[in-house]
Amino acid sequence: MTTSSEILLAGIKEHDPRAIGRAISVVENNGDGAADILTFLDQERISKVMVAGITGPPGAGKSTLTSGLITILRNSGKRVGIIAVDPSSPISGGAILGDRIRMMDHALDPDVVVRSMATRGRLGGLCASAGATVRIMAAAGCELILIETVGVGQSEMDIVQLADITVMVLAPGFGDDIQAMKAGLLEVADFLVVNKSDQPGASGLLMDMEQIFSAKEEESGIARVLETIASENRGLEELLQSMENFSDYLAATGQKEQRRNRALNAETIDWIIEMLRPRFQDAMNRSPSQKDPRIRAKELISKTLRVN
Ligand SMILES: Nc1nc2c(ncn2[C@@H]2O[C@H](COP(=O)(O)OP(=O)(O)O)[C@@H](O)[C@H]2O)c(=O)[nH]1
Ligand SMILES: [Mg+2]
Repeated sequence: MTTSSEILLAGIKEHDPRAIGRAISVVENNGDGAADILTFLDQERISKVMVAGITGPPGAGKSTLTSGLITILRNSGKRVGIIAVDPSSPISGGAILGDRIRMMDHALDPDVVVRSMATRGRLGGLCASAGATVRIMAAAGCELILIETVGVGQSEMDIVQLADITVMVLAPGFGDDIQAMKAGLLEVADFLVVNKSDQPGASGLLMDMEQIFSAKEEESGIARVLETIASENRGLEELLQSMENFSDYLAATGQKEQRRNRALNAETIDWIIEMLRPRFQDAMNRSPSQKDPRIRAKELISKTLRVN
């Protein structure tokens, strides 16, 4: 192992913010020592961490809620990691500025590690790079890692796969967004948070969500539909407590391990594709073809990898 990787690994272990930031960058850029860092991270800390994805439509209050959760966690002396997934779309670019300003509350706190990443153009896809970032933060002693995403796209599903638990933040007045998400909601979310409970329409939304989620609540005995007013820090303690209870429940029933294994498999597949890409790109460049891509892919695989 190189001396610089050793220094970074030691820094991670001691929760040195500069070492953490540097290590994440080295891994993201696939720089010298990336493999050493990834190989020798503290696996015990990684297995204990709780990774929560915070999703939902833009404007529902995810950043406000995330910031409020950080405050509670810091007051109880816990270290926190935050990954903000930047939207690639310029349309929602404004949301990011607001997020940055909100996160400034915690900018000077060395026990809050903040990292933002773009959804496009990542080595190995979003899931892969975010996965490594999560593990470095965990190895650095972050006990809870929150991943905030924007919108409901493919990156959102990637994050859902990566996280141990998923919190969907909704708010009254997002009728169309919520209607569009309903089908997918049950599949992906562990918690539905009706934020902006101070606004008209909140109680109706809460009733709808409770109806959708009634079966899930019975399964674990933990309330999974919660009301919050993130801007007033109301309901956040209860949400965090429920998340912790649910995480314990997942661990006790073996589901946390199952979810982790599934996530690691998905990430591995991303990397397999990423690592094979140049070979296939070469093969395609060498023999241009108008063939149907599905047929061509099968032929290229059998020729390049010698399998059927
Ligand atoms: N009335 C009300 N406004 C809120 C609440 N939570 C957040 N907001 C406001 O809603 C807007 C969007 O919040 P933000 O956290 O940026 O949403 P995000 O796009 O989901 O991250 C901001 O102006 C917040 O101050 C709430 O509980 N009640
Ligand atoms: Mg936000």
